[in-house]
Order: sequence, then C-alpha cells, then structure tokens
Amino acid sequence: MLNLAGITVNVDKKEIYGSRASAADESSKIQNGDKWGESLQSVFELALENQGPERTAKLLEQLAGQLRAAPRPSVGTTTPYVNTIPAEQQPAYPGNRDIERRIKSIIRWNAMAMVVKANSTTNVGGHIASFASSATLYEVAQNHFFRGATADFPGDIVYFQGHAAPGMYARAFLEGRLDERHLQNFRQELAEGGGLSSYPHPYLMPDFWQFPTVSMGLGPIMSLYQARFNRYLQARGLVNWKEEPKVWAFLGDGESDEPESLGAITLAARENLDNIIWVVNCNLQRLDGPVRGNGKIIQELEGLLRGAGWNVIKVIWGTQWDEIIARDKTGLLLKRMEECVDGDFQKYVVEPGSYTRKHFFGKYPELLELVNHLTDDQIRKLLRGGHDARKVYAAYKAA
Ligand SMILES: Cc1ncc(C[n+]2csc(CCOP(=O)(O)OP(=O)(O)O)c2C)c(N)n1
Ligand SMILES: [Mg+2]
Repeated sequence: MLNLAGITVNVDKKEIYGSRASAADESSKIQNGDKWGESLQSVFELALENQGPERTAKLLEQLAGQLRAAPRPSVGTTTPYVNTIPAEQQPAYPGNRDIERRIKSIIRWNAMAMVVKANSTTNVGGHIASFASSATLYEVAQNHFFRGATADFPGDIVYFQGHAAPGMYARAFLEGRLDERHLQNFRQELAEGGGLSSYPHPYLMPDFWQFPTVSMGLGPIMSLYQARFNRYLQARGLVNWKEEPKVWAFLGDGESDEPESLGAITLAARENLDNIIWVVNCNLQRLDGPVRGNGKIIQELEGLLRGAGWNVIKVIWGTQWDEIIARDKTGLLLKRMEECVDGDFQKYVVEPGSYTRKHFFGKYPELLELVNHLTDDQIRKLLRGGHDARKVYAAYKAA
C-alpha cells in the first residue's frame, strides 16, 4: 500500500509477477527507501498489471521523451537530440581555455597548410576536413585524458582516425617531435630528408604510429579486440599492470558504415569492456556527401550502440545553446531539433545566420523569440558541441 500524490494504490506484487518472473527480478526493483523511486515503481507495477507490458512500454517511452533535460532516459534506444550531460551537471573545465585554443588553432592551421602545400607542387592528395572537424576532440583528449607509459603502466592505447593524420603530425611538430622538413614532405617519404606517410602506419613510421587505421572500419574493430585482449592478458597473469590502460578509438561517422566498424560492438557489452572509449566524430559528412542526408546519423548510431549495450554520451550543442535551450519551456525547440534531418543541419552551417533564423527557428514563430537578442552573425556562430572544449571535456570525463 502506498500513497502517491493523493492516489492510493494497492499492489500485490506476487500476483502481478507470478507469471512474469523475468520482469519481476527483485534485485532490479527500486527498493532503496527513495520515496519517489518506490512510488514510480509501484505505479509501474500497477500499469503493467492493468495495461500489459506493451502499453506500459509505450507510455514509458512517451514519458521518457519528455525527459529532455535528463541525462539518459532509461527506455527506448535513442534519447532526445540534446547533449546527454545537461549544462547544470557539467564539470568545470580544468585547463586554460585561451592557451589551449591557441595551440589548437596553430595545429589546425599547420595540418591544413601541410596538405595544401604538398598539393601545390605535387598531386599527392590528402585530407583537410577530417582533422579540422575533430581538432577539439583530439586536443581535449591530448591535454587532459591520454596517459603516457610509465614503468608499470603501458600507456593508454589510441586508434587515431586515419584521415586525421595531418593533425597528429601538426601536433608532433609543435611538440618538437617532427621538424619542418617532415611537414614539407607530407606524403613524400622518399623525398630528401624523409617525409611523412599519408596515414597511420607502424611499418612505414615505426616510431610514430602503433596501428594502421586508414582502411576505414579496421580501427574500430581492432580497438574492440584490443580491449578484449588487454583483459585476456590480465586474466592470464601475462601482464602486471598497476592500472589498466584505456583503449580509445576515434572514428568518422561515414566510417561507421563500413561493416567492420560495427561488426563487433556486441563484444564490448558481452565482455563487460569498460576499458574502451569510442569517439565518433559526427560531422554529418563524408568525402562524397552527407552521411545521412535524410536521417540523423547521431541518433542512428546511438540506437545501435545502446541496443548493443553501450553507454552513449552525446555532445551535440555548444555552450551558447545552453541558455536558448533553457528558455525552451514548451519543448518546441527540441521538437524542431528532432525533426530536422542532417541535410538541414549541413545547410545551416554553410548559410548566413539569417537563413538559420528564418528556416530553423522561423518554422515556428514562437521560436524566433528565443533568438531575438542575437544578431545574424551570432546565430551563425552558435557552436556545435564537438567544437566546444567544455562539452567535450564533460563527455570524456563521464566516459
Ligand atoms: C575501406 C575504405 N573505403 C574507402 C576509403 C576512402 N575514404 C577515405 S575518407 C572517406 C570518408 C570518411 O568519412 P568519415 O568517416 O565521415 O570521416 P570524416 O572525414 O568526415 O571525419 C573515404 C570513403 C577508405 N579510406 N577506406
Ligand atoms: Mg564524417
């Protein structure tokens, strides 16, 4: 018997769960003295009894859809199209943003210049946008998360996205590990004084790269087996690590379409591999067009990975969106964010702010009020989460 906001419900738990033992696993019930939790548990049981599992699941999904400010609704495979970690739960950023931004800008510039310069005298090709779109993702990890090797720690293991190699070279140059000559000879290893291989390759550059990742899909799948193998080494007593390394894999959203990329994701959940972190750079774009023009790759991947038992942390909107989202009391902004497809979002990025005001916010006149105080230029500069170090830091820390 329990009293919930004026409703008195009487639940005979045995009766409800007598024939559904699996749903009634006692250990998964909320019974921790948390009044709200126990109240919801009772209503849930009552709904299950009276409405059946299908309708109850539907109702729960509907309620979870309203949880836009909450970190992770527990039902359904996708969560609302907002950051998983709400602004008020975000940790303080531990670094010096000005210095880090400057370092990042220099690295991003050198990465771009290296590719462009090589192509001004040769036809070697090379990628610019992969790193340009993931510079923040890498820099936050480099500055705050990746751990190097020590006597009794093997160092974290990183599978770099192959096409982002210019960014890794540009950082190594800033760190003094490569010199100008190397950068001048990007993709020209036989040039005088040596050069840099197009992509991560331990055979071509044994002192630099650990894993060949550029045939897309191999990085993601190898990272999973690596994480599994690290567990094997420990279980067999073949290594004696004081601390377990994390395995990080950086992949592109287009890369996720390679069958190898997602081919082994269930292994991670099945083997309880909490030593692996994937960072999927969802720039919505691949070489030849949008990854999902008429859909949402972030949501699709979230559904697949959560369905396979992963903990998914989404970073979609940058800090400037926080106050706009906070003023969306009716959920209309969220609705707009959810109904837009990736093709729409790609269009907003290349058009001036006036276009986004008219077509994104303006679809529902009430939404225009949320951005009345912003100029077109400010609207154009509303950052996406993956370019916002604070948001990326929060996600990595939680991961
Ligand atoms: C197996 C394989 N097929 C094709 C390519 C050629 N290729 C290089 S980059 C790229 C698109 C990558 O898109 P995405 O994964 O979204 O990365 P982004 O550059 O957007 O970060 C393709 C098809 C490749 N490297 N490997
Ligand atoms: Mg992409």
